[in-house]
Amino acid sequence: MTPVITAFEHSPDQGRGLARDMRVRWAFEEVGRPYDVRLVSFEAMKAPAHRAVHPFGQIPTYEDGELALFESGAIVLHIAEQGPGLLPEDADARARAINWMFTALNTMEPPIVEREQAGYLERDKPWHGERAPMLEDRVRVRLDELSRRLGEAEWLDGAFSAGDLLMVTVLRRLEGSGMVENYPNLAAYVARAVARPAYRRAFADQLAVFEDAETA
Ligand code: GTB
Repeated sequence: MTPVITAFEHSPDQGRGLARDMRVRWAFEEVGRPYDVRLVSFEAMKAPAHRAVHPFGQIPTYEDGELALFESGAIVLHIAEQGPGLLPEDADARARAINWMFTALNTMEPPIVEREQAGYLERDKPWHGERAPMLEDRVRVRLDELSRRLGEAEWLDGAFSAGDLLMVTVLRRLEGSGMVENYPNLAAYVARAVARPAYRRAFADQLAVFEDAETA
């Protein structure tokens, strides 16, 4: 059976691959597993049929037979467990790769998303001018720490893993801010990851959704 994921029918990122279906598409491509995509409108996302799978009315979801998942990190982990390429065989190395998956989602992503959301949800608030630099500093602290840890290594812990995949999708949310570019090793790390054929295929597929919607 081919698993089915959901993605935005009209992604607000305009095909830049910043929505969280991108990490799931990329994981499928890395392990060489086919998948189908069901596109959902904002309205459909909040309807009971979608909420039966995703209690929070969001994308992405994953359905494969009886199994339904609705959290991108859990979906990537599930895909990674099903084929070679995203999790090492060695038990300790595997645990460390999963550790990096949580780091991407629990340590790096929250301050990055908080800064981004403040930029479009709070810009008109009288306190935005004071809060924005504080949010930016929180991201910078995390980038400093990550940059120091990565050093000149190619990937976070040995071979490319699901930890790198999630970390790169999280760092990409800073695109356009210039913040990652302040760290040449992090910028090179992201560039290495997005040059991977699996990433290119996933990116092209989500871009095609945007382009098709534009020409429809
Ligand atoms: N914790 C969940 C997960 O990791 O799967 C969070 C899922 C989530 O935030 N989904 C977003 C969503 O469905 C899409 S990815 N939002 C609609 C809603 O909540 O009503 C977040 C996202 C959206 C848009 C951009 N963008 O335009 O750049 C980037 C990221």
